[in-house]
Amino acid sequence: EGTQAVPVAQRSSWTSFLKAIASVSGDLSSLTAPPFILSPVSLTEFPAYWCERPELFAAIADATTQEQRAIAVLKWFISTLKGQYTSRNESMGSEKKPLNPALGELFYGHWPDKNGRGKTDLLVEQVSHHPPITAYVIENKSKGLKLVGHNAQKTSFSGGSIIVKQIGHAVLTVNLPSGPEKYLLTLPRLRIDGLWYGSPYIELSESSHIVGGGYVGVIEYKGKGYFTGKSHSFKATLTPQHDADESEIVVEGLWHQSSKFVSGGHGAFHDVSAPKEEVTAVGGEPTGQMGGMETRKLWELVSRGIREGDFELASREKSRIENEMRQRRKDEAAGGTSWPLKHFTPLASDPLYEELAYLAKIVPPTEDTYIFQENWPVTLRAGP
Ligand code: CLR
Repeated sequence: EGTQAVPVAQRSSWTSFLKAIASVSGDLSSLTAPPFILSPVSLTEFPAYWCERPELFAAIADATTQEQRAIAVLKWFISTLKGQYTSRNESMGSEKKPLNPALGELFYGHWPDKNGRGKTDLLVEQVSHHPPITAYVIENKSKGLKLVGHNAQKTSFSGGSIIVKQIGHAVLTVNLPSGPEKYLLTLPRLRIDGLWYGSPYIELSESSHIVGGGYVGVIEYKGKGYFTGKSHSFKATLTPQHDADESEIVVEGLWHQSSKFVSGGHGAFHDVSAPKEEVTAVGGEPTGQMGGMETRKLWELVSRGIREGDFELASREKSRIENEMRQRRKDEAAGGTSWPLKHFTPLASDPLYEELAYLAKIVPPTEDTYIFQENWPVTLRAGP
């Protein structure tokens, strides 16, 4: 009769959770959810989705013309969407509620060098707890590629679904012999459906942008029944900014499967049937160990509890961490200090965002940013 995905013993707590979602708007992260919907993974691990196909990221640097580069950036971007938005359904049966990171939580990792693609490093820091904001850097030094971004979410409830507006953006820098080329990436809107049945899943909507390197790119997202009548449809259009001789590039398809060129190219565009590569987590301490604020150390027992169905352990450990953090904030307030971020400095506006957002008429015209402090990976031990 509907809620079959919800364990019988958790049905009333699931309905209370849904009611709470419907009445709390803005930030769902602190709502208590029933055990069956908890994920053992912290949101600080999510930026790794940007690079689960490291060779596609590296390929951006190997492109030889602006047009080829714009296509390589789009191909990499589209290929990340399946992991970003459907992987919890594949690994855990439905979308789940991730662990809400602590202020200053850190996650380090890398994808090893293979077939000449170079090593790619990942660094993530939770730069705000209330509201939750996650900042990250993904860098392939040998290819001269660096992605720096941050993201936050504003949620609302509408027609039985959660609407998630993503706040934040990322800047991809490609170091060319002629100087750095920069691309601004914005993020799609999410709708979380299937809540009533206890099996949430994400559909993307509206649009996101990739602006830079002489192109303005718009990616439009549609669910069932628009361009192709299928879930997870998209249409991307890259419009050349200056050169009237260059043609528009249009791609259409399903972001979780494959897509093809409609114009500006021929045949297949992207295909995510090839296996992805999860990031290898590494310790960020000078000793190579994980420090107490590193995600997999901090949440170790909570994650184990959730994975092994020991929810008593999970909730006891979660409370312990939360109390510790609350105490830390109280001590800071009493001492007139604040938590020092390790890798980022907040800035109320981003001139590059403003310049590129203006080109594509992106709303809002300005956004906060987190400047990455270049003291990394000096503090990291070299991985394999
Ligand atoms: C985080 C940034 C990533 C893409 C991404 C994917 C899934 C999103 C997540 C972001 C933010 C938190 C999120 C999650 C899906 C569900 C979860 C919106 C945008 C919310 C907080 C949990 C809702 C609870 C129901 C699933 C019951 O690049």
